[in-house]
Formats: sequence, C-alpha cells, structure tokens
Amino acid sequence: MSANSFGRLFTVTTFGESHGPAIGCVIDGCPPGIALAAGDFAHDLARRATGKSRHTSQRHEADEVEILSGVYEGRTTGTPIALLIRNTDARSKDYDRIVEQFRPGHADYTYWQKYGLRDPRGGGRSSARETTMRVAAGVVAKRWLAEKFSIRVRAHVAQIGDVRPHAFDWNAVEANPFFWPDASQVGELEAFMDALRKSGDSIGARIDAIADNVPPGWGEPIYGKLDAEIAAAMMSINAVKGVEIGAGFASVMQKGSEHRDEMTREGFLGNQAGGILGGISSGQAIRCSVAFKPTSSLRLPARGLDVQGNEVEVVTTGRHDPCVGLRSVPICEAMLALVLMDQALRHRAQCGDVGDVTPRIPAGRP
Ligand code: EPS
Repeated sequence: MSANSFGRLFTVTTFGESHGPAIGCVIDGCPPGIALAAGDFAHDLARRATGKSRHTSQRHEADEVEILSGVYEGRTTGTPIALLIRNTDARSKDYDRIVEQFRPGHADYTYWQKYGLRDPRGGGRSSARETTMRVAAGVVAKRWLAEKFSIRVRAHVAQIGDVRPHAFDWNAVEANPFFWPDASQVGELEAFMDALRKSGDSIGARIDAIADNVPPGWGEPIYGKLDAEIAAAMMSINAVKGVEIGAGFASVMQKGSEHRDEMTREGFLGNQAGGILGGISSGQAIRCSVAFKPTSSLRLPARGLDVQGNEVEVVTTGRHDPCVGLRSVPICEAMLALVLMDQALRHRAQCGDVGDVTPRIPAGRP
C-alpha cells in the first residue's frame, strides 16, 4: 500500500514528481472559516525555494499556487482543499546520463527495488521538490494554530557541518540565506559554502524547530504520542537521518537530577523534555532537532551500479544543493505545524469536555 497521506483528522495527501507537469496536495478535514488566498503561500514557498541564492540548486520555479477547491469568497469551506503548483523549470536532460544508474546515497536504488521501475527525472518523487506541497499545507496549519492558540512555529539552521552558532538571535535568522541565528558568522558561512560548492562536494545540517504556546494535553498515548508523530513527520522529509526531541541523545549522559524539569508556580525551570512528557504536551515549548544528510547528487565520481548490475562510475551533473538542509527550515516548520494541528483537532474531539484543569504551569524557560 502506498503512504502518501499524512494526519488523521487534518489529513494531507501530496502528489507529483519533480519533472512531472505539476505537484499538488489535497488537505481534508480543515475547519471552515479560515481566511485563505493563493497569495498566502508565497512567503513560505519562497523561503523553501531553490534559486534564491548561489548556495542552493539554481532551479527557478515560480511556485504559484492554484487553489482548485475548498475555498469560497476567501475562506475555507470545510470541504477538501486541493492545491496545485505547475513545474515550469524542470531540466530532464540533466539526468540523461544516470537514467539507468543508481546514485550512491540516493533513493534511486531502493525505488527501483520496490517498484521495478522509476521516474528517473530529477529523482521523481524522491526529489526535494516534493516538499513544496508540505510547505503549502503547513501555511494553513500555521495560520489556524496562530489564530486559535497564538502558537508560533519557527525553525532555524543550528549547525552546518562542524560550524555552530556563537550567539543566538531569532531576528538574524530570516536576514541571511542560511537561516542562521548569528549574524557575525554569515561571512564565514558564505566562504564555507563557496569553497564547498567549488569542491563539488556537499555537507549536512541540523535544523532546530520550536513551537511556542502549545497548551498542555495534546498527544495520544500510547501509539499516537506527540513526540512519536513529530519524529515520524520529520523523518518523512527527504535527506533526514535523525530526529531529537528536547535533550534527545544528550539525555544519555544526563543524570535524572539534571534532566528532570523542575516545576514551580512561576513555571518549569528547564526544558530538557522538549515540551513533551509521556507523549503529551506539557505547555513548555515544543523543541525538536532534525539531522539532514549531505546531498548525494555530486559531480565527484563514485562507484555505483546500473540497472543491469554492472559496476559503473557515477557522476551527477545538473542543479543540486551543496547543503539541502539550508532550505529545510520552512519544511520542518510545516511538518511540526501539521502534526500540532492534527493533534489539536484529535484532542478537541476526544477531550473537548475536559476544559482547563488547574494548576496550569507557565511554560517557563524556552
Ligand atoms: C529541488 C529540486 C531539484 C533539485 C534539488 C532541489 O530539482 P531536480 O528535481 O530537477 O533535480 O534542484 O534537489 C536536490 C535536493 C538536489 O540536490 O538534487 C527542490 O525543489 O527543492
């Protein structure tokens, strides 16, 4: 069975390949009355888009959204919302050389093993192009979460290779092409990425995604835990190889007396939990970290196989990202928002009669 739909009450199905005529999604279960227009998607889609700086793939797509259904007189109607974006700058000839070859580290081989055939152009559906529609759907979720709960979902690049921020300022994140929170390092990153691009190699990145003002109670133990579904959502993004919630793997080294977030009437005294305890939101900020592997489409020759099983030297030319993690900030935001909206609707459906339960501990430290 395919698995191209996400969510239980607020569901998103994406469709389309990187070099097909179009990509799209169908959102179902969206509450009625949310203001929505085609132009509302432009900001987040531009944050994800290729071709905005020399540090990414130079594919230039307009990414204009067509709302095909589910919106009337500027508001959602509660019926399925179909969104479509036409592909206007696919260069399939770039892939002619590797149509029958498997790029090491890419999905080429596994798609072939699974389906016995594949759309090799641009990596087909395994291309980062698919994430465009997740960002579009995430715009709806972010808006509903903000209007209903004043929830803010933000992400930033937290590491590129072994480079980490020396300082942190959210205001710096949107002001540079790296979504980097330390303005003093932008020059260093420009030089780092220029050298990397010239070398023909690629690098990984870590993204931190945070949701503020999430009320306590969201999450459905045991098998619908909020952290489990956030982790699954992030792992579904192309190139993701790891997800942490709160302290994550650092908790291995922590003592219990260090890890537990003590509670006072003024709020939690820490957030090692990343805002989730027992699979349920605690009211602290939801914090997750996502590891993106280095892009596998490299012009540096590599040993690979072709569809006949012959050993070949694989050289990938065309337009690729030296660090695909750089453009993943809006994608991680979208996936976090989509999980939160789906869980909020599920919580309201089952526990809507519970109301506010005291004591309500303030979020405390972010
Ligand atoms: C991308 C679309 C892709 C690449 C790039 C990012 O276009 P195509 O499918 O024609 O190769 O430009 O995909 C990669 C991450 C890469 O390095 O190949 C996109 O829309 O994000």
